[in-house]
Amino acid sequence: MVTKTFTVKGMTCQHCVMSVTEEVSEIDGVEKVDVDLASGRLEVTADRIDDGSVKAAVEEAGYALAAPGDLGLNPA
Ligand SMILES: [Cu+2]
Repeated sequence: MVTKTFTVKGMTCQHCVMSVTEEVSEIDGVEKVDVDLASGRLEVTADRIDDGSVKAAVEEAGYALAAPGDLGLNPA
């Protein structure tokens, strides 16, 4: 089992958190999904994690993943 952390951009309320959690939970092999609204942190625990599947699920929910190194904050 591995845990990987992503950053989701665009979430504004608990409903956003629910949507992302639901979509990511539907990915094959995913055991646990933890989303933190304030930081946009998305923690996925699964047998194996395919970044592309997580990205697609987040986009399906209507949000976007921050690029690596991008903390999800608005550009200065
Ligand atoms: Cu919302």
